[in-house]
Amino acid sequence: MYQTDYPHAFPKDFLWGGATAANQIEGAFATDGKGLTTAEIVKKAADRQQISMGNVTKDSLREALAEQTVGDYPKRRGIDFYHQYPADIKLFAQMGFKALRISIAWARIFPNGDEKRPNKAGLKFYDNLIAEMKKYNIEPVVTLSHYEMPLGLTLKYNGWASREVVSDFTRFTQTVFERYKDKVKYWITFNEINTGAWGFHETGALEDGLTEQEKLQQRYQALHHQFIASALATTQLHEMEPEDKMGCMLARMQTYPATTDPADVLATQQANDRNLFCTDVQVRGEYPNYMNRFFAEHKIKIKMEPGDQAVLREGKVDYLSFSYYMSTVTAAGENEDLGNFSHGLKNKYLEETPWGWQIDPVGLRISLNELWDRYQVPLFIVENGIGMLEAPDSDGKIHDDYRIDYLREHIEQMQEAIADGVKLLGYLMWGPIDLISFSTSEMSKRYGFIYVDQDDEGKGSLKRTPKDSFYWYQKVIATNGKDL
Ligand code: BGP
Repeated sequence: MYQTDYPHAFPKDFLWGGATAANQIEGAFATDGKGLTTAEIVKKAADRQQISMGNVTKDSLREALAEQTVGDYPKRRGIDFYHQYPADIKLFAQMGFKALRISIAWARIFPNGDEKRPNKAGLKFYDNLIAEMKKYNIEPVVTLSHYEMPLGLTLKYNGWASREVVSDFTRFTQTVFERYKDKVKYWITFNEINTGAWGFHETGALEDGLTEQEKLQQRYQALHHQFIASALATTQLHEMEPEDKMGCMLARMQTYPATTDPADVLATQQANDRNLFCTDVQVRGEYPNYMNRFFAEHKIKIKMEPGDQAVLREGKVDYLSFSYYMSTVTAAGENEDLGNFSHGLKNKYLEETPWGWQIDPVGLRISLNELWDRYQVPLFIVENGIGMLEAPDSDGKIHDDYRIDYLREHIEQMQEAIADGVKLLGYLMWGPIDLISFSTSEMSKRYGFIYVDQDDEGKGSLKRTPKDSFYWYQKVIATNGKDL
């Protein structure tokens, strides 16, 4: 039986820390043999043709690629974590981090995605990075694909739309598990996998000339391939190191009915099911029944190979990790929400960030309870935070009281959920150091406890400066969440 000092204490081994992604911090986009990834080009390709990051086409990609010049794209420089990681890890250690989520850029290890042998220099970087974290007893939480794959696999196979990519991914996971299984305990296969329902940024599959129905067909087929790849990786890991834990990763959208009209309540339940579709497959090991109807109504046919169902059953994840930034409102007949990229109706009870993300700490408690009730596997919050425009004050410091308030209110609701009986492994705040935003590809949407001197054109000294929230989080961790 899971025990906490009821009512308001975090478990002793609670994993406090932060979360990052390779393509948003590392920079060094072509260093030491690394190949180009979908993440580095997706925003630019979408902007070229004013389409969403889900709808990237061959043409938009070609235009974006033709335009490349060093420095024209913030992700090329990232925040130069590739070179500055020792000092950054030291700052995380000063805050008392117990865990740090990183991702391994697949294209550092297999630059084009289909090589037979790994790129040694890429592995060396992660050897050093993980060793640096271990030096301070910071537990690495490793995402294997955070909104990215080698661009070569998109050009060669059309990304996850093709089953061919499964074996390339399996070769990649085999390589990193062999190398890091003793050093890394917590793994995640695909970041926010459920956003694959909106296309390219997750599936790496181009949407040239497809009708709306064909787009859906391609996206759900791509997701099926990702499920298989994820399940195979989970089994591979368990066989190599039974103590290691694999998680799935959900972009959690807590959604409320717009009114008490049963039609709105039903639409909300359906939206919630769609939000949890991937998680249902990955935690329970099979497709949920409600998707049969959805597939039939959208004329989607998932092509499965013999044995796929057994692969899914065998490769169930050990825990469920998720991001949580906001909640949404659903009404019958409205378009379904689009994850963190769009937000439907407004909730009049909630305030929002400058990007329209409605702030809802209680929604986190509701989500935690719902996910725990539905799945009964440990939960792990691997992203939560507030993006803001920020600049140093006249005293040269960043007084980010709004961030402290945001995080405090969410952590309080986590405590409540733990007291409700939820098993929660940890809390990894998104972007503990300012990094490149995924949705805007800009620097100016800042999440960090640590300010990084760089603007949207990639200019600035890259100097790191702790914000007020740095010292606040340090205290939170030191008191294991008692002093908020
Ligand atoms: C999640 C992504 C992260 C991160 C975060 C914040 O959807 O997993 O990569 O970017 O959102 O979003 P943004 O950077 O767009 O503000």
